[in-house]
Amino acid sequence: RDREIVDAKVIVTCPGRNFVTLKITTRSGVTGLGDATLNGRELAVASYLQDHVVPNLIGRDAGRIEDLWQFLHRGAYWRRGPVTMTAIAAVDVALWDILGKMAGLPLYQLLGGRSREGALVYAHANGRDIAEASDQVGMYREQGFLAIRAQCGVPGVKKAYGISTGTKPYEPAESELPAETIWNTPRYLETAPRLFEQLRKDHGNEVELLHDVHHRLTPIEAARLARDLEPYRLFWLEDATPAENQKSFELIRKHSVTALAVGEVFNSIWDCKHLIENQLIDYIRTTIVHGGGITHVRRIADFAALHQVRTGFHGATDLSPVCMGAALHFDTWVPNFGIQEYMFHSDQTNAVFSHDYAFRAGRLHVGDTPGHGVDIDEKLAARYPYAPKQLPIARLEDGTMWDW
Ligand code: GCO
Ligand code: MG
Repeated sequence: RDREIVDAKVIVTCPGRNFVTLKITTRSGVTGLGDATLNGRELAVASYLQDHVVPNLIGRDAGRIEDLWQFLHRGAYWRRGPVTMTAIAAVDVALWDILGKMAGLPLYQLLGGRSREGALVYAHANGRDIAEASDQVGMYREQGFLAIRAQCGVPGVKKAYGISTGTKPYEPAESELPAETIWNTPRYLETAPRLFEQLRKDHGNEVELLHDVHHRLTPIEAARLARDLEPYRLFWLEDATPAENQKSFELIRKHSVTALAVGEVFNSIWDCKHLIENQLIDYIRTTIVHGGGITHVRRIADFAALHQVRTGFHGATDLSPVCMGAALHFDTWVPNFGIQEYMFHSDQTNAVFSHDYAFRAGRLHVGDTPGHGVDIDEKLAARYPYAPKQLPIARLEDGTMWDW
């Protein structure tokens, strides 16, 4: 009876950017937090939770994590999809957080304990041109990063993905209605290999380098890029082509041994099943918040382990510190860990979401606070009302709608 859920509250706040958080409270007063942020579609998840999930939670046993997951997934009849799975993830993570607090144990301990001292993370370097991107790689190396993602501007491309404007960190969701960007595949295919050629010249072979194509190439173009990048030994090439047609990855594999990562927009094990069991990828990016929580992502990770695919969780700033905290506990435990993406949250965000994870020497380390170790200052959160913002769109020069 102590574990009975007596309250579940959806908190929408915008400390620099929008976040949706679910806070569950038990009869004995233990609270748990789950991230429910879906960038550019935040209120859809808030409503799914508020209008359809919360009424089902009240009165239930917070300790029945698996059963509640099945209830919300199978029981809803309508399965999968980013909105549904993000909402379920929020409930799931909040319940794991509660379990940890009740047991007095950090989350990684509940999962099976530590498999490593810290989680290798990668930072985001970018620049308007190759030289600027290389300078940023140097800057992150000085900060201790062992792995760095690099993106640079492409001649003729307006507002290239991943490139910050001015001195601000990169933030794609910048306007109430989507910004229009222009994409040019030939220019990009020329530029990307030159970027990594320069980075290896400037920084040597020791640093791990990563790159995100962000779904913009056709399968045969992706195969060409993966082949052209081979000499620079990337840690991974991400989202080389849209992954709905999973067979297209066979084409990339046929032409190259560049390691491939996919899955930040996936939300279910069914989205990655073919890619994993056919060993068409090396890293799976689906993380806790968009993949139905710890309960479901654990299933994906175990399945991936059978096929020597490792985790490489999405960790952009649009995933809140609550997701990052939960993901880091998972990273600390999961046997087939690869890497964790890490863009810093702003001071404003960190003031609302205090947390006990910390960066040291290229890795993020979780603390030993019971649960996932991330909290919310609700009073402060209330000072930042929701500010509608959407992700950009991309078109080709002739106006054709493309993948952003
Ligand atoms: C990444 C991602 C992000 C996404 C963003 C969308 O690899 O970090 O591609 O930059 O674009 O999370 O909301
Ligand atoms: Mg990405």
